[in-house]
Amino acid sequence: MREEALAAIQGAATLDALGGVKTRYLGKNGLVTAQLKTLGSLAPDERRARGAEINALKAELEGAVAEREATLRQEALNAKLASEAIDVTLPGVKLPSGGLHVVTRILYELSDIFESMGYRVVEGREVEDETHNFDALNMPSWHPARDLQDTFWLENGQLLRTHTSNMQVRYMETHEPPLKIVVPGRVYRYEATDATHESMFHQFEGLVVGEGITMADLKGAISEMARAMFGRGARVRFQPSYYPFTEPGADFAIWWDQEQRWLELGGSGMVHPNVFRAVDDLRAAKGLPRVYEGKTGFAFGLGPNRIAMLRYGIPDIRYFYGNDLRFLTQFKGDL
Ligand code: FA5
Repeated sequence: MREEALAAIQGAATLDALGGVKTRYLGKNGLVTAQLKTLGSLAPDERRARGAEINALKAELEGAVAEREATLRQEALNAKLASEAIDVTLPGVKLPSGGLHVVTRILYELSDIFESMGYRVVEGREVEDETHNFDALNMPSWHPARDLQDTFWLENGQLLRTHTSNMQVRYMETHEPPLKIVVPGRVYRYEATDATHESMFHQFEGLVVGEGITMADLKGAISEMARAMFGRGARVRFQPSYYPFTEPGADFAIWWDQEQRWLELGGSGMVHPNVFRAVDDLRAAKGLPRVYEGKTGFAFGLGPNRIAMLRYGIPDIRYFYGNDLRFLTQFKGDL
């Protein structure tokens, strides 16, 4: 039995198998234990000799099992270490990462340009009331110009702002001149979409108010922006236009050298005196002093989506918010 048991212990290939062998020989009903149970029927002398013999066998087998168990545990550990070893020479796995949206990049770029000219960047609400989006901008409800910007109305009588010009009113209502601000933000219009029109798009507004501000300051600011954005050779063109909140008003375009054509970018003009008056009224209602009457200023609003479309040759404005990764990842760049 001894040889057979030792061979079984050595031959156990796993800890499970070894456990089985151990039970078979040394367990409560095992073969060695059964031998011990036979001792009672022997004469005392014989019993002592036989008992010592069986106990020695038991101890030997227990030792062999413990040794085999240690070996098997070591082997299992070695296998585990080998399988978990890290090969630092393998090529890494590239993790997908996000990036800034192409329109966000343009807004950052524009903001940087104007900040370097001393402008403050402010953002404002997209849910607005009629007073700030229209009335105070010289667009009373009967004014036909209100139809120029079709509006998304909310159930509570408020609206989604149709332009960032609402922030002209909001900022002046709580700040005194002189001031220089730009406002990047989203605007909404209830209109059919096509390749150049979206119902949600971005605008970048500018407002400068002080003493003796003129149209020349407006042209200077837009020209500086154009040069910073499109290179030293960029040229700007102004054409008379109508906005209820400016007098005079002008649309401006930038010469797109690469494409050899003018790019209509946005509207601008000198702030209409009625706007200053309306702002002073709003201030007075808040108990604030009337400080805008007699001041001068200019404002502009341009479309960053158009800058991106022309700069990158994007043929359709609806790509911006189509959430197609094939489009978006082209402009990922570094964060
Ligand atoms: C305005 O919204 C005026 N608030 C701009 C302004 C500000 C004028 C301050 C004077 C003083 P307009 O509706 O033209 O103006 O829009 C300005 C620019 O927004 C356009 O030149 C165009 O680039 C962009 N834009 C207008 N409608 C859409 C549209 N549906 N989709 C994408 N871009 C648009």
